[in-house]
Amino acid sequence: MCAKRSTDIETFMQGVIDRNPGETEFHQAVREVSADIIPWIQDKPSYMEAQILERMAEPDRVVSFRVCWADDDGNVRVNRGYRVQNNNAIGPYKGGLRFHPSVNQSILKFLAFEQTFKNSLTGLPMGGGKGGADFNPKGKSDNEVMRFCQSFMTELFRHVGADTDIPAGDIGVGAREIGYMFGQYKRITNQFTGTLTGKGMEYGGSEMRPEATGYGAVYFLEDMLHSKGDAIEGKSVAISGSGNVATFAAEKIIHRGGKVLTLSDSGGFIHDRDGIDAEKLAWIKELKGVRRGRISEYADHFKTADFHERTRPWNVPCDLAIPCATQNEISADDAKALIANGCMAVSEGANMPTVIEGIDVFLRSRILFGPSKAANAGGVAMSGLEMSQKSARRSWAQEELRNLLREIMDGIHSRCHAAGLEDDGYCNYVRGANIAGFQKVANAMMAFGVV
Ligand code: NDP
Ligand code: 2IT
Repeated sequence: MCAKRSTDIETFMQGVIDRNPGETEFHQAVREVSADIIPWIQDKPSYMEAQILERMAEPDRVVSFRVCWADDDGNVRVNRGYRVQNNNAIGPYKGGLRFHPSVNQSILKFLAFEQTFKNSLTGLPMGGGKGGADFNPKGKSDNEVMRFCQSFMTELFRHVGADTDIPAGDIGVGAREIGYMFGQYKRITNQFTGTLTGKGMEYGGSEMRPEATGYGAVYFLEDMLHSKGDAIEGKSVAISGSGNVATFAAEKIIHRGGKVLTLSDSGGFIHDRDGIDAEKLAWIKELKGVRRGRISEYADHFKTADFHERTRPWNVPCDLAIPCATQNEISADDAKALIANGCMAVSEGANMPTVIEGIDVFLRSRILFGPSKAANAGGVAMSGLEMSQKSARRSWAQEELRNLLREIMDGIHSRCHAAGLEDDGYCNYVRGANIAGFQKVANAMMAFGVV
C-alpha cells in the first residue's frame, strides 16, 4: 500500500492497478470516482493525510470459496463463490449477489466499491458489499438451482448476518434464488433473521422491493427533467435488459405517459414502433419471469416489433435512455449515436453501464446524465426499509413504501444536484454523486482512526 500520498489521479490509479492486476472493471470504477474525489480533496488535508480514498479502494475483505453441487444427471459441478465486503464504516455490509458466468473478482470488487457510495447516498445506515458466483442459472432446472443455492449458502452463511452483512439479489438472483438461500440459512443457523433482503412477502419480504430499482431509476430521471422544467410524458424511451430492473423501469415510464420503444437480453433487442404498452409488458414479464424465455419471442408474437440479433438498442432514436442490463453496455460510439439522435437524458438502472469515454460524451454534450450509484439506488434503499421492517417486526403498506421510495430518490437527487451544480447551471450528477457519497463514509472513517 502506498506510504506516499497520491495527489494526482494517474499516480493514484497506478497504485490501484499495481495492487489489483488485470481487474479492469475494478480499475474503471475506481478511476471514475477518483477523477472527481482527488481534485476535490486537494484542499482537505485531513482526508489526504488519512488516505481515505486509498482505504476505500481496498476492500475490507474478499472471500472466495468452492461451490460443489450435483446436476440432474448426477454429474458433479464446481463453481466459485465470492463475497466482497468493501466498507462497513456507516453500517453493515449490504449489497446483492450475482449469478452469471462472467462473474469474477474484478466485477464483484467494482460492484462492492460502487455499492459503498450508493448506499451512503441513500441516507440509510448501510455499508457496501457484493457477492455471487460464476454459476449460470440459464437452462438449469429448479432443482439444480436449489442445490446450487443450498451449497452456496452452506459456505456463505459464516460470513453474513443481520448485523454483519446482508446480501440480496442482482443479475440471475431473484425471488426463487433468495428463497432457496434463505431456506438454507435458516436451516443451518436455526435463526429467522433479516440476513437476506428481497425475500418473499410470506416470509419477511417488503412490498415494493421488486419494483424499487426500476421505479427509482425513473423517479431519478423525472427529478432531473423537472429540474429543467420538463417531464416524461410524451417522450420516447429506449431501455435495455428485460429482467427485474428493466421491466419495472418500463412499467413506471408507461405510468408516466412515456413510450417504451425497446427492451433487450443477451441475444439482442426488440424495437416496437408502436411502443410497449402495459398489456405487452405483462406478456414480457410472463415470458421472462415465468417461462424464462428469450426476448426474440416478442417479435414473433407482436408484429409491430423487429428483433435485432446481438446488437444493443442505442441506435434507435429516442428522447430518453435507461440502460438496465449490465456493465459497459454503452460504448463511446453508442453514446454519440444517442446524442446524434436527440437523446436528452440518461438514467442508469444497471451498474456502470456506460464506459468512461461514453460518460465523457454525455457530460460534454451537457445532457442530463444520472449515474448508476445515484439512479439505481432505489433497490438497495427498499432493502434498507425491509431491514427496518424486520427489526420492528411489522410491515408497512405498499402506498407508504412507495412514498418513502419517492422521498429517498428525491433526497438522492437533491444531494447530487447540490454537489454537482456548476457555475453555468449545468449539473454534473457524476461528480455530485461521487462527492456526496464519499463525504459521509469518509467522515465516519475519520472518526474511527486508523483501522
Ligand atoms: P436480471 O437477472 O433480472 O436481468 C438481467 C437482464 O440483463 C436480462 O435481460 C439479461 O439478459 C440482461 N443481461 C445480463 N447480462 C448481460 C450481458 N452480459 N449482456 C447482455 N445482456 C445481459 O437482473 P437485474 O434486472 O436485477 O439487474 C440488471 C442490472 O441492474 C445489473 O447491472 C444489476 O447490477 C443492476 N441493479 C440491480 C438491482 C436489483 O435490485 N435487482 C439494484 C441495482 C442495480 P439474459 O436473460 O439474456 O441474460
Ligand atoms: O446493485 C444493487 O444495488 C443491488 N443489486 C441491490 C442490493 C440490495 O442489497 O438490495
